[in-house]
Amino acid sequence: MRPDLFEAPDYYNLDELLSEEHKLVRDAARQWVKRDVTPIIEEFAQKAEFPQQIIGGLAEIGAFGPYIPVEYGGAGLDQISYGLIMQEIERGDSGVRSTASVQSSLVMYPIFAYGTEEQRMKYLPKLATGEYMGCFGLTEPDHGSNPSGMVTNFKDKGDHFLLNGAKLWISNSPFADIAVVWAKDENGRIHGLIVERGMEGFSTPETHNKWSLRASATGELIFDNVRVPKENLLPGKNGLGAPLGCLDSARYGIAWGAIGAAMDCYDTALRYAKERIQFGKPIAATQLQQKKLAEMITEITKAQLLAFRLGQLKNEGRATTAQISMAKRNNVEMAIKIAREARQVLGGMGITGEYSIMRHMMNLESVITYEGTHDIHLLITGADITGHNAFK
Ligand code: TGC
Ligand code: FAD
Repeated sequence: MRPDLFEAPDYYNLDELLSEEHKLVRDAARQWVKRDVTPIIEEFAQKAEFPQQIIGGLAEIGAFGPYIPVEYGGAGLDQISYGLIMQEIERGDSGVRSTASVQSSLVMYPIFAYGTEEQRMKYLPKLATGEYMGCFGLTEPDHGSNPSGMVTNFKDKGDHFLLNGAKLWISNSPFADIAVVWAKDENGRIHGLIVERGMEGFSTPETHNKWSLRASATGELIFDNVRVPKENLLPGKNGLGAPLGCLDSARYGIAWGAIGAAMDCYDTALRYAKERIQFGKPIAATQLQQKKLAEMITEITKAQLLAFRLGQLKNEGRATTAQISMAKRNNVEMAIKIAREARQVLGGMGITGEYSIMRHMMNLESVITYEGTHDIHLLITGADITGHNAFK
């Protein structure tokens, strides 16, 4: 892969809206990605492996629990800082951002929000440093968009719970030390349980042959009569709203993250278009390539404004699920369209691993599917504005 010459676009001077802390956090993440992620990520994507050596760096830039209070090992930052960190990481690779999203919003957040004080103290500091890595098990082979139909279940056996079932498409599962697993009790009510690697009957086979998110490890969670101690139940919230509450936080991070992937594609395409000479002039001097590039920067700017305003609402505790859905849906679609256009600007070179664009484009196929598909987010907006639920 070529040297990382990335320069972040800021067409509407959005930096002026950021605090000094936002800029410090963002710049630290940006420098770390340039130093430790982009030089190695293409190789890891090609060999379909998560680069374990970056876990310490992710922890250092505050990517594990950015908004979790410092007394639990988190960075104690606001939601805009959290978003900016996700943006910078996904500028490097969506799979790396996935690992950070899962650890922060899908593992640390439910333990922080729904766990006991003992659970918080036991797990959060180790998750914040990366000593423990976590995963989140909601999706099942037959229940993806409709998790309420899940069949994974646990029975009360007096001094422990007995857990049975299977989860599919679980980011980080092959190497996770713990899993936050969503399962039904004997009354069909959904609860969160912390399952630890090493518990008998618990296995995490890896899913191979992905053409997308190749630098992220994805796998299954299989529970075959797993004895889970009762103190591993998250008592603070139950019902489908408990896992969906975690998704709000992760989807918010993705709305920012997708901007990073789009910025990288735009920046690469702009530089290439200025340098590539065809018919005696830079292709950047042609109207067709200018149309592509002008539309890219317009869409990136709109997405940045959407994410920033959502961050303000989130800081005030006012961001609704439907507002988050709109931003996740819009920004990921924006990024995938930019990746496709940017790839064309590079002609044949666009399909090689010399440049990041094709990797971003393929990664974004997962991003547009997980955390609620593009269709599901449209239906969430539709239900919100019409009052009619069109899911069922
Ligand atoms: P519905 O009837 O709408 O709601 C059931 C209950 O949940 C409450 N609720 C929420 N609570 C908190 N936060 C939210 N965002 C909530 N949304 C709904 C709701 O009020 C209700 O509560 P109650 O007390 O009345 O029971 O549920 P539904 O079955 O109709 O489903 C709605 C739907 C389709 C929107 C939902 O199931 C959905 O979002 N489906 C998409 C599934 C999904 O996003 N899966 C993601 C899996 S995790 C993942 O992909 C990680 S990728 C990791 C990475 O980044 O690498
Ligand atoms: P389905 O739900 O079967 O959907 C198939 C198609 O039908 C989609 O186009 C969908 O939009 C459409 N559809 C579904 N319902 C409706 C409807 N009512 N109306 C109209 N169209 C509809 N899950 C986790 O729990 N934890 C993870 O860490 C995790 N990581 C993931 C990592 C990767 C790389 C991927 C690809 C997925 C991951 N997922 C994870 C799972 C992800 O959340 C699901 O793939 C997603 O929610 C969609 O579920 P599904 O794949 O079963 O598709």
